[in-house]
Amino acid sequence: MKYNTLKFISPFIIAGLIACGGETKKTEKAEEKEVKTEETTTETVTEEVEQNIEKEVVEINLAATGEDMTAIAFEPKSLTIPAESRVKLTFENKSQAAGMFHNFVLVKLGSGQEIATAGIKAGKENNFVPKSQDVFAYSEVVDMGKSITIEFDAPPKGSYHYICTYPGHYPNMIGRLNVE
Ligand SMILES: [Cu+2]
Repeated sequence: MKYNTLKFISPFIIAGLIACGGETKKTEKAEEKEVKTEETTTETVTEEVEQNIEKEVVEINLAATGEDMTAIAFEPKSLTIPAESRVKLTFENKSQAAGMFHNFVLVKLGSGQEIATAGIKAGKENNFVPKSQDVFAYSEVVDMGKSITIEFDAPPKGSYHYICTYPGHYPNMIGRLNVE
């Protein structure tokens, strides 16, 4: 009965229970059977917690810099985020030159050229982002001096490229995102 009600308790209390698991086990060591039941229940609860509680939110800042087509770049050129996290990315276009628009497109490693080319066909109305399984997240095109915040779930563990698909900005504008 006590254990059946666990799943209805707030995730914070469950997290606390799990954190204190070691101690709880010690106090109930005398009753072997009881401890076994508890371990099984704890595992079940842990699974439920992973599915139900909100993901860890990771805030990242990324900028686009440069005033001409040879100087444009992402800053930083690589980012690392934890697996299973929710990413809150603030992307700032620090370029000032007229017409120096940028976007952020997270793509499968090595697919930058293909996506950038398809992005030009997708056009301005689609923020130069093509519909593709190789696109994991993207921002709209950001004006000079402006910033935008987007949220997305971290893709599975591995390495990805982020690129700007504004016409002509690839391959100068490329960076690498690692999910660990
Ligand atoms: Cu750009």
